[in-house]
Amino acid sequence: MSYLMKFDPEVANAIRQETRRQNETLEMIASENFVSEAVLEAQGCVMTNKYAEGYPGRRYYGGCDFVDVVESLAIERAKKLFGAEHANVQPHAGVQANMAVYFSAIRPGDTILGMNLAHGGHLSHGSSASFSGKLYRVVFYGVDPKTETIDYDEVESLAKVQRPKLIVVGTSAYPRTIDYQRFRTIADGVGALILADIAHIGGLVAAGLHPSPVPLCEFVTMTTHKTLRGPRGGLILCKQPFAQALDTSLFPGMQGGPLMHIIAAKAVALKEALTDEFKTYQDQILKNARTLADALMADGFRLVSGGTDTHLMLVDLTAWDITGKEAQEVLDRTGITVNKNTIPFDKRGAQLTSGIRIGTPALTTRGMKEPEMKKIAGLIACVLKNRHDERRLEEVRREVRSLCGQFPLYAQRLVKDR
Ligand code: DSN
Repeated sequence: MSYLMKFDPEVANAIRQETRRQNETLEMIASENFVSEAVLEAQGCVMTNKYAEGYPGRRYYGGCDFVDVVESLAIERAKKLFGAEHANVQPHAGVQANMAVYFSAIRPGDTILGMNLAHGGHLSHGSSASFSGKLYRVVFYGVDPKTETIDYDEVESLAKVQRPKLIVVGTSAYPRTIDYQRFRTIADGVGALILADIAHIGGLVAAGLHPSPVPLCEFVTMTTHKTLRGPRGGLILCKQPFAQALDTSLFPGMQGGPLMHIIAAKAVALKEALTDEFKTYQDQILKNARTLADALMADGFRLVSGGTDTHLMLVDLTAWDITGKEAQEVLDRTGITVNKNTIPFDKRGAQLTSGIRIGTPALTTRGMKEPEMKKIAGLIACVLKNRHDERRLEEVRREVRSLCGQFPLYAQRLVKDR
């Protein structure tokens, strides 16, 4: 960072401190991860300078030969990785990916059937706080109160009565496997299209460790920075008959110049995701999540739906006399980073919440395995049990630092910037 340090030490120092924070804390936010040095290098490259409205071979600017190379590579790699007919790698984020699908597939006022945000869905699946809830008529499905898993019978009866044009299948806080075949049968029964948003589970699907919606759904969207472990951004896959309308709805419909440096980094991450090492990594994410879930339950925590099939779990804190907000804050003080999260049928609002969401993708990238997960479950329990005991909290803080020290992250950057 020598240029930055010279010109703008305030920004350089904040970046240095953030590098240190990432290195010295346990990152357990289920939607976060650590990209490789190769991805970081591509993101910081000169392709940020290039305007390239349009698509490879069909641009509105000269000088696009080399950005065409990276975008074509990203498209081909995405298609290969997911077995898709068409890929668009330009969405700036997951919400834009979903927006491009809505704008190409349905009209304002049409009915969407999406998963309730309070049961683990996502804002862009029809929440009234999002454009998706303002432009479309939205009906929500949720989880069964007993099993806390998606109530497919409810989805079916809602679909029959409400006749949605589009069924949105996707979650941001749901720990269980999704039955895409059941959704396909329901959609076919009412002539609806399906958008599967696999933002959270993209890496697991790519590795064949979660059933793939790609053969079954017209549209599949994802972010590239969660389990997929790429740069921040979005990605859309679709069936060929929808490809042209989809591309046009993204550009010129709703985005301008694509972020070519990010697309270069997406290409690199997709190449990484095609390797055997990536499959092993995804498998370890799942092993770690199961171990952590079992250890937390052994420590007396209740997990929503009784466990996890994926990279994340939702811890119900109702019996612990602590809100999700308080738990997030006290864990943060000891260097364990999680997020407060509502649980299904939560009596507290989204600001306080009765739960926390915990995920294993980032710690697995650092190389942590089952023994570390067991240890971390114990640390989480210790913090929540002793939240008013500053001495115990300081002990945990020291243990967290020592654990992080055994799994260094971006070590070269820390040495260079010292
Ligand atoms: N913010 C993302 C998450 O944490 O799951 C969803 O967009």
